[in-house]
Amino acid sequence: MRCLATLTALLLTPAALAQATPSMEGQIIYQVMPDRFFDGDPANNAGVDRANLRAWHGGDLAGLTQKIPYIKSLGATAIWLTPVYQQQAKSSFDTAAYHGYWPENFQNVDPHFGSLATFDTFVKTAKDAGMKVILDQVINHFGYEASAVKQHPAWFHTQAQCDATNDQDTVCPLAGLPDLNQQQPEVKKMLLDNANFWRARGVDAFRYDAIKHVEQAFLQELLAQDRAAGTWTLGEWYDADTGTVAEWQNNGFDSLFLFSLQSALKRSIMNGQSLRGVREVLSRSNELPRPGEVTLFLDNHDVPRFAQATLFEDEAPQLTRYGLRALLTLRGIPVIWQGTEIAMRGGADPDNRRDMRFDNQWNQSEKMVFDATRTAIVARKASPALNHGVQTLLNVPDSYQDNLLLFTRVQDEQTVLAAWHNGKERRTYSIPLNKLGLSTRDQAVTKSLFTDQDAKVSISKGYLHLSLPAKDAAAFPLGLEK
Ligand SMILES: [Ca+2]
Ligand SMILES: [Ca+2]
Repeated sequence: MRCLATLTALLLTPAALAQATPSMEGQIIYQVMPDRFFDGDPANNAGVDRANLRAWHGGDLAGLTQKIPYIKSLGATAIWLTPVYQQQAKSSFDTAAYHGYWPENFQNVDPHFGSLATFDTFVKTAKDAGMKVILDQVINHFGYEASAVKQHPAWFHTQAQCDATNDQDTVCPLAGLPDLNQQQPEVKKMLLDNANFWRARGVDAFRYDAIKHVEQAFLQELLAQDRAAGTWTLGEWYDADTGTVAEWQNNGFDSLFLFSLQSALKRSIMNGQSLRGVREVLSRSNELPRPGEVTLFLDNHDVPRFAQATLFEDEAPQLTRYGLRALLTLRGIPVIWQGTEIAMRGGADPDNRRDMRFDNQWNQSEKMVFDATRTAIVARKASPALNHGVQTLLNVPDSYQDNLLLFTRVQDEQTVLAAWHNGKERRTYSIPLNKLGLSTRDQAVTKSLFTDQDAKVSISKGYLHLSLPAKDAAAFPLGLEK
């Protein structure tokens, strides 16, 4: 009885409840692919060929550790690194396992990246710098050439099972990769143990790869274990829309990547289409059980670079700056993929994984995008409304909706108005407050919280007046005057 009473007390204390629902709201995540980030140790560069995008490039955990001050200078508060497990030694399809998604051993570090000791040093250095660490976990497959495929054939789904199933997404191989059968007791135990192994090394959160292809019953068990340990979980369901994210937040993930918003942002901001596509995605936010935990991004290592589609070299920096400022006005957790903060170019995989360039290599445009991103992050962190506030779309008149998106972020007594302007020219808008569904007191001309842009708002006689630069997103404090 006493044990039961103690257990009940533990479960119900506020601390235990907080532990039960880990949160990353308010964080800014920086995504790193270690092989393509920074080479801190040339001694581990076996097989490195930087001229070949399908080969190892020499980046490692020592290099990532050295560059933590750079990531911190951008304003990011958490680092997600793509897998650093020991990889299959051979290449497949003329591609080396530099990306980390072809594991050989889930409980060791690939020698190209360093060792378990270098991993521990990285985690400790990140934590000492006040940053959280998000580790990429592969739970669906081994590498094509992993020794487990021959040593433990019973661990994997067979072609006959794939042929017979109604559930091809989870039972059949993803891109031909040896597909783990998570109902096999040894496999299940190994994967649950892996989470505990890396958790014990101090990581704060897991990004789970390819969850669309993993059996639901196993996922539930894995998530229950993470939840009990207070580990935040982020699922990668490629192409997830709001409905899928909502479903999986209800099923136990803290977060998923909102791919539908990423593609809308790319179409509207980078490709110059209407902002209605973004509005459509944001209008579904009320379906999400935990809208503040959803992970938002402009690009990542699996999609072409955000700046890929620009026809002219000079458009990429400006439109990427617009995209990053827009991202930093939204409710959710922004992720910045290495290089996006300097408008790095690149098409589909592997061209989207070019080597990171650092400040001593930047041209003026790259420095401009970095500075604007840093300034916007400073503003977001300083504003509880931008960081945590409830997000409400405003009813912009239909004739403006291609080029103007307005929403508020409200936290306690603070309101911030986000204004995205998609037009090619600077423009002034005057819109009746009652049409927008906004009620706020008069306000003298007020500048954007993003201090390095020329964007202004004022409110008088029932009208909202906006002065907005071409192709840009701004954030204004509202209700400032008594
Ligand atoms: Ca190296
Ligand atoms: Ca599978």
